[in-house]
Amino acid sequence: MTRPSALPLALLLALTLAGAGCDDLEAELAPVTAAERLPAGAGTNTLLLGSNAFTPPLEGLTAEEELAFYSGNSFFSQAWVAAPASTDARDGLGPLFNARSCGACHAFDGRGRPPLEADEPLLGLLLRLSLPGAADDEAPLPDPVYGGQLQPFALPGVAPEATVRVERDVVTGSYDDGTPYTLERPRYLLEAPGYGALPDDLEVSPRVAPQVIGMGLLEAIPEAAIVARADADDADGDGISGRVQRVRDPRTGALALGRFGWKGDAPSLEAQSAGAFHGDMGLTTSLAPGPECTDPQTDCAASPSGGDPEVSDAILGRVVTYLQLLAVPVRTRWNDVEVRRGKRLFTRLGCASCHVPEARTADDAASPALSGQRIFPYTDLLLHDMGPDLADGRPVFRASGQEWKTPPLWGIGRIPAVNKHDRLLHDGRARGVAEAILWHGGEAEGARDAFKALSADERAALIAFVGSL
Ligand code: HEC
Ligand code: HEC
Ligand SMILES: [Ca+2]
Ligand SMILES: [Ca+2]
Repeated sequence: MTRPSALPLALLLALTLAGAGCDDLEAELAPVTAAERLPAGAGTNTLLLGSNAFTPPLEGLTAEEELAFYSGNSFFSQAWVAAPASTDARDGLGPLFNARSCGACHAFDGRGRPPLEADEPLLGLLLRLSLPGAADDEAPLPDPVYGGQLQPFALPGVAPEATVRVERDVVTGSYDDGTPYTLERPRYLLEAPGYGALPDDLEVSPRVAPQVIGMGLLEAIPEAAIVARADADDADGDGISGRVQRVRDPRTGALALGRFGWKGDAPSLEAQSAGAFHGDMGLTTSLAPGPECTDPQTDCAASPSGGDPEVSDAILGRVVTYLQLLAVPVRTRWNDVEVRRGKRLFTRLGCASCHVPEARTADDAASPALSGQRIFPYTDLLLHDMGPDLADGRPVFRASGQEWKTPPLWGIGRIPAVNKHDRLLHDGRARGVAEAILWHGGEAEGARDAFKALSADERAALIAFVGSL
């Protein structure tokens, strides 16, 4: 809690600097409640910050839950190896893969980034692939040769699918006050294809690995609360429509609300994890039992298997529990004057229409630490048209080639400390919060233009607020 004298002192200082009257200043500040300090509710991580801010479990777990968390942690972090191996519980990697462990992309449970040097291996970024022509509301059509994802690595004896080079075009612009800025628009060159030429109409969707904090809390937001926010035809006329994603759940075969992934591609942590084991690491599970090879990839199909499935339901379950119980770090600057100014602008500019600050989790979630919590994820978990500049042109179920799911903003300010970079957005093109906002278009065009019209001080306050989340 803030010491009683801290806020008045800070206010006094700000008053002196700004030369504003007391009423003017108060009017510029958003109201705050102490609850905002704890984005994950009672389980918020208040103990471990800095480079490990994303790694601890929710606070207040039972001893049994903690044990399951740390067991899941080991399967998330450990490197899987080629089959056959003496370590039977962790063989079966590949033969095609993007990485050897979950933690290789989600380093410190944090955010990946695109390669920045020409010779850097592709790790925290992956390319999803498909061909045009999927039926509306259905899964993307995989390429018959390269499948649904590009794997740039393979075990010895099997050809990797391609190498990827990222080139960047500079885009220039300026704020309304004349301050210039430059953005970088990435292009992806797929070179040395291992299985013949890539089709001209291949759809390529670049995605960086998001931080995996607070996943269980997002899973515990009742579906009805998310659906209630959807406004598909913009009935209230604010230019923001918000649509529900529905994707096929591999567990039930039915359509279910898509919550995870940049387009809400996965309905549950179980589906997301099974998909990652399969697509990212070449490991089969009961949900994705066949090898991650297409028919023409014969060397791949002939490679030794690490078991049937390679990842047991018990291990998959442990990884899911691990994700469910990962905490979200405490907000240390929630009550600063500048942050409160920024919070007010965040609402005024319309950011909060999509990055909805608050939610409440269901009362019957998997753990008491997940149940009935007042949380501050800053997302509506809905799809929004973000305009042509951010478009990947690759529809996924209900999401068009221009739509993305609002990403949660909690913890975003700690990515630089955890992952030593400040890259944001689905493909990591933005260098920091200001660039992320400047790329907003489509339904968020109004919010972006309002941001560009702010004074330098106001922009700094808004960025300080986002950085304080
Ligand atoms: C090659 C890098 C890579 C590896 C390895 C990887 N991931 Fe991911 N992860 C990603 C990317 C990229 C996304 C975003 C996917 C999308 O948009 O569809 C993601 C998304 C997720 C999400 C959803 C996050 C959110 O906010 O919606 C979870 C949970 C997750 N991964 C867990 C795992 C687990 C568990 C493993 C290991 C079994 C794993 N990941 C392995 C790159 C990776
Ligand atoms: C119409 C809905 C909408 C509005 C309004 C909106 N955003 Fe976003 N925001 C999104 C979506 C969707 C993305 C993901 C886009 C992508 O990755 O290509 C995003 C991404 C971001 C990111 C990067 C997040 C990450 O994890 O990489 C930040 C930061 C952000 N928004 C801040 C803001 C701020 C500040 C405002 C107000 C000026 C704002 N947004 C207004 C929908 C919105
Ligand atoms: Ca395998
Ligand atoms: Ca592939």
